[in-house]
Amino acid sequence: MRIGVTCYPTFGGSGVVATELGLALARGGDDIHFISYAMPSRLNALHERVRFHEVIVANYPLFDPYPPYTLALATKMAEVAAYEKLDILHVHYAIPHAISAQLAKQILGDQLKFVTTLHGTDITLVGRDPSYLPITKFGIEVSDGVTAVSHWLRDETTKNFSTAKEIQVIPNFVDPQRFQRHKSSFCSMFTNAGEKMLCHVSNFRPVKRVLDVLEVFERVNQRVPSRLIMIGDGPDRSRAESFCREHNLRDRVFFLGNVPNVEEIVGASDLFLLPSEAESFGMAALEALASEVPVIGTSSGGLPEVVVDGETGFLLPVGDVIAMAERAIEIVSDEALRRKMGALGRQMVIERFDENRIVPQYRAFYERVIG
Ligand code: GMT
Repeated sequence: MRIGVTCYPTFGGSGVVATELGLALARGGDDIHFISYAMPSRLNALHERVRFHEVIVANYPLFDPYPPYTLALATKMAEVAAYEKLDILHVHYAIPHAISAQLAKQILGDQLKFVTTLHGTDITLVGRDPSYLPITKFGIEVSDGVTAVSHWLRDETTKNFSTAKEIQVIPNFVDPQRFQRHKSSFCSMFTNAGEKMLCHVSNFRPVKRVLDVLEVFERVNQRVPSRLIMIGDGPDRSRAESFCREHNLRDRVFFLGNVPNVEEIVGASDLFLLPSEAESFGMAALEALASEVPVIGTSSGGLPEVVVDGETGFLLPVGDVIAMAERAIEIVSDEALRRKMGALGRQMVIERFDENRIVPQYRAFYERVIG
């Protein structure tokens, strides 16, 4: 199959899922054409069946300050679809990608089919904003097929957009060979003997509640000497760093930024913290579970579809940092419990979210859409 893929190329869950899916399909024999304004950050492995097409937004004084990316993307999609004879286009994150795909389809005389995958904030934040709601709903309804990464996100979409559009749930996936327990040197780099290593990975947006991560850690560290590794970057990083300065945690909390070898650090951790307001899925939690690392998260959004409360981690109400810290202490002070939860987490990931189980679901979905 010849498949066009559009996603946001920067660090972020939807771009990661789009890239890993494209690479997995290419390994299976499909031709993949990524179409975006920059090379997806996870596209670090060259493959003979993968091509990248850069969208260049020509500027013109009248366009200032808003060059029309959506239109340039639609033009590039139509061009690639025609000349590479695409069978289907798959766009990740509804806005503006579904709209560009619809325009490309119209440019080509309705011959191109496109699938839209809803990832989270395209529905829960951006899509609900009154300035984007009607166009998001339109993008969903004109798509030839729509998938959502969790049942929760599917239900939120149906409810918030009052749409009867059929939405197939295809969960996110992970490669368990890449994410597994690591006996890495990272532990000894950041912790002293006997200390525990906690970890958080995100884009540091308000929805991630990174200050809750620090408040939980502070309480854990008072009882069990620990260190915290913060991976990623984003708007709330400065606030988080000043919290650490004010609370004398600078030698206990390490902000690493966007590192490429996430799996080595996550896989060497004792506990993963994800106290988000609402995750549609929680890709970072999935990667932790695959690495035999229990997760402390929130009982909101789609996270309960990923973390089994009491078995592979604990899920607490949003903002309840005291309860989160108590559960975290329970895990890091009981190595047998940590190992048991970790092993169960990995087993569950392999049974339900292994790349080899999920990627064929997307392929079958494309075939159904192409009809
Ligand atoms: O909003 C973000 O944090 C980024 C966003 C994205 O689209 O890059 O992440 C969403 O998609 C991920 C991949 O499907 C999910 O694992 C995340 O849970 C989801 N984020 C939220 O719902 C907040």
